[in-house]
Amino acid sequence: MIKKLDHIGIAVKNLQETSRFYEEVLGLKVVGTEVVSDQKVRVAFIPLGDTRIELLEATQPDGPVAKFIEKRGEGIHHIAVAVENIETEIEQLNEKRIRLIDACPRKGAHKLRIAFVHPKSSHGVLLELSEPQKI
Ligand code: CMX
Repeated sequence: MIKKLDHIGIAVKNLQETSRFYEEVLGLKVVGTEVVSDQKVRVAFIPLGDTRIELLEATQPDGPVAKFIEKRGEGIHHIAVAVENIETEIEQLNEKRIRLIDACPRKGAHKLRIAFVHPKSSHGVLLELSEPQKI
């Protein structure tokens, strides 16, 4: 079950410079950054109501965000939806023959377990399923 929009991921060339835009121009607050080595990104979090914006800066030239920027430039990279149970969601999408990038959940930023749906299967949008880690 999809519960809500968890975050919107935006690919940026420079996290510091972009953070200034969100803080100084839009008056939002960047509350923290985190390196997700699995995904080759550095992420900055910007809470916005019940959801948040995540700014994504590549940490390695062969990572997904670096490749995205090289091909398309900066911009919206993915949207993430919070799900109740990520394994169930993956199973159901598999049954519906939806192309998944991740067969099993991986470790994402913000203590999330994540899995991506391929944009070719979701009408051009890279879709992230996310479930908070159970502690
Ligand atoms: N949104 C929409 N479409 C996208 C896309 C994106 N973010 N990234 C790639 N595509 C499109 C490409 O434009 C291409 O379309 P065409 O064939 O029509 O040109 C197609 O998808 C395949 O793209 P590609 O360049 O051949 O493939 P890539 O090697 O760039 O891989 C993808 C694309 C989505 C499979 C890869 O980026 C991936 O595995 N992503 C999941 C992981 C990820 O994005 N991590 C970063 C965020 C991590 C986090 O939030 O913590």
